Amino acid sequence: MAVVSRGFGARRRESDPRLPPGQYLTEDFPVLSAGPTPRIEQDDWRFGIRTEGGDAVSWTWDEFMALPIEDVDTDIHCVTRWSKLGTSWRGVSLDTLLDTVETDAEYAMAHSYGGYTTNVPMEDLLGGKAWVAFEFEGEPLDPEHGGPARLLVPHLYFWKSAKWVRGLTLMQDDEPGFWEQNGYNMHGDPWTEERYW
Ligand SMILES: Nc1nc2c(c(=O)[nH]1)N[C@H]1C(S)=C(S)[C@@H](COP(=O)(O)O)O[C@H]1N2
Ligand SMILES: [Mo]
Repeated sequence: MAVVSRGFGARRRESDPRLPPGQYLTEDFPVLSAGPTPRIEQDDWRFGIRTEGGDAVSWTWDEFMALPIEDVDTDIHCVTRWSKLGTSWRGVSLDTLLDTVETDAEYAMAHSYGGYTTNVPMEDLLGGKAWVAFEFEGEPLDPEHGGPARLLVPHLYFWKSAKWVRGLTLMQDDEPGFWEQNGYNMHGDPWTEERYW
């Protein structure tokens, strides 16, 4: 019976050690956007970093593509409880990008085309844990999923992975971004269920 096999399936999937507490698996890739999808041409896209001291660096699309590009295979976890295992991305490591500036900042605010913001501690951006990604499953990133490029911080809940990312502002003190002002956690670790305030 359908009800019985769904039950077995759910139990088997929920025991997957890659699944954080309170999450369920999904095969599709839901779109979650707080507003309309901004349409940014690659030629118009820029990615910039501004330090707490006021220094600024930025890349055009072509300059960005000349940086070392990494393949990333990772699981992603949305605070609305879906998780997707074994997704593959290509992007530039935040280690590469942040290496170009001098900073003692402890936090970063990610800014997106369209106005979305989200705050992330620097230690969650460094050490091979975060990328600016522009390909998903071997294809250019769909606009709905943040194309031309989005932040990818897969070890935190997916709202930290700002779509249509345009830059980072580095900060000494933590400040809430869009969802963080609306009740989401300042950090967002899925393994300890840092979902809300
Ligand atoms: N710019 C922007 N980035 C965003 C969002 C958004 O509304 N705007 N939503 C966040 C949330 S809550 C989630 S779960 C993921 C969803 O990404 P997806 O639509 O590619 O699944 O994007 C995050 N990044
Ligand atoms: Mo989300």
